Amino acid sequence: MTTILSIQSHVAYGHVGNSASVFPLQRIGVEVWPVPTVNFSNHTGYGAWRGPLIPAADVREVITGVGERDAFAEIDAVLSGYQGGADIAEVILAAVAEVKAANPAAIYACDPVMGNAKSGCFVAPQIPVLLREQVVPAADLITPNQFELGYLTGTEPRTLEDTLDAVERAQAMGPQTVLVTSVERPDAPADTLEMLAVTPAGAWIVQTPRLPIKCNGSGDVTAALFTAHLLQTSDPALALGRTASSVFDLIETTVRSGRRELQLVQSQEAIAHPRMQFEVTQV
Ligand code: PXL
Repeated sequence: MTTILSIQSHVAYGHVGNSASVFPLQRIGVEVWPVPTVNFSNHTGYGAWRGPLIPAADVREVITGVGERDAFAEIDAVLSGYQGGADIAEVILAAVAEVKAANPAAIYACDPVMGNAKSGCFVAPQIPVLLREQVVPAADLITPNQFELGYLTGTEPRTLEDTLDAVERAQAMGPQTVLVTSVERPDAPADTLEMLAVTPAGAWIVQTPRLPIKCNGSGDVTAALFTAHLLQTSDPALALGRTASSVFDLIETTVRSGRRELQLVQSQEAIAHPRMQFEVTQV
């Protein structure tokens, strides 16, 4: 069974980080071992929250304990997302090295969370530098949005050609598989968004209608589902189609609910059995 060690935020109320990723992964048949990096009441998008950042040494302890169960060899991927503090990166990189030592086929899937085109950078100032210089080079798979891809590669991709060029630069930094989310280009139809998956085997794109909200946690679900579908199928086009299908239906269900938090439980059928309503094309 596909097994993922997922080092991410935990929130009690709502869905970001592991609180957004664990259930969708389980619903598609993945064994998930969540390691919390924060234990917050709710996501930071509310402007107020309570609860601690987990000290890096404590995160490390939890991972060490998992290793002491002789469990690292079972892990197919280490997945990380938003990093609250700079010291977590070191712990994640150490975990990746240990897991790969136990299972050389394991991958590190990194969502290099920094911000987006609309809000700009919303993480601590040292995080983007750390991601670019140390974390992304150690990753096998990254899932930046177009804005984050630009920062990582020192470019400002606008057209599809620019974006593919920036992906090539990202691949030269280390990761061989790149999923670019929230791709916006001037020549795409209005009110659409695209997702682009690039691997050494090729590049594929999928276009979806743009929905009127940006939900905290939707990027976390996207990164988790794409990583898992790719591990399960080894087919980037299929993984992209499934991910786009499920994430679109999840956000649409959330819009219809009138609620702010991702409606994950309500969308579980669309996650378990993606409708595959969007065409994936090779570029
Ligand atoms: O979705 C990324 C994320 C992760 N962790 C925490 C967050 C957010 C986004 O709001 O607040 C704590």
